[in-house]
Amino acid sequence: MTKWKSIQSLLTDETADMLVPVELGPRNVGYNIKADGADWDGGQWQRLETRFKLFVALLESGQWSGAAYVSQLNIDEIPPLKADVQLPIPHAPDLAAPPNLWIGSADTYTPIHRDILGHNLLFQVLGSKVVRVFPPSEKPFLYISEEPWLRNTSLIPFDHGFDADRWPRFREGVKVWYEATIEPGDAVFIPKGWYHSVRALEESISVNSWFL
Ligand SMILES: O=C(O)CCC(=O)C(=O)O
Repeated sequence: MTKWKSIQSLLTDETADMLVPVELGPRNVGYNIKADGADWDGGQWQRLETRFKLFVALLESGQWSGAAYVSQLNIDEIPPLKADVQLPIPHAPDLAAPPNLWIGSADTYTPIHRDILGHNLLFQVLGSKVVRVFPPSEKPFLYISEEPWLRNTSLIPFDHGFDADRWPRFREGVKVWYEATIEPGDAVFIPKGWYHSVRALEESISVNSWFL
């Protein structure tokens, strides 16, 4: 992974024409934007499949004013990059699933949610991200959705919910959370069942892996 000095550096003859799912949406707003029922003129998230080289070209062109994200892409779907990812790490327990790639512009925001697959290690390869982690005890204050399409995910679509009047239980109720800015070479451990949100401060590459 130390070879990955930029998003451009992932582009090779082998990866250029691979189809990848790309999410396009407003900056610093989660894919759960519609769920809060508010009128929002910043656009909504859309998902399309495109060649990896076109995704890289879009980021480089600066033509897209929103955020763009290849998120949670199973590394098995992009075999040329798999050899660069040295997992499992020595002495770690078994992986619950193959590692995932997260490749995005600045200002992607993954809203508060919890994973179901196990403990999580999120490795930062390029750029920096702000990760907030909340223990399961804080669930009553996180506005977790009951809707099947948003299961395990908060209805709060922004990172600054602490200030927002519309989420009083969040602002007043949450007592325990941890926050870190992760940079290349850092990893954050997210215990199974703990809620977390992730905001990219810059163009970013991360790899995550769930452990049993
Ligand atoms: O990096 C991100 O945007 C989200 C990562 C995440 O939610 C995870 O690893 O479970």
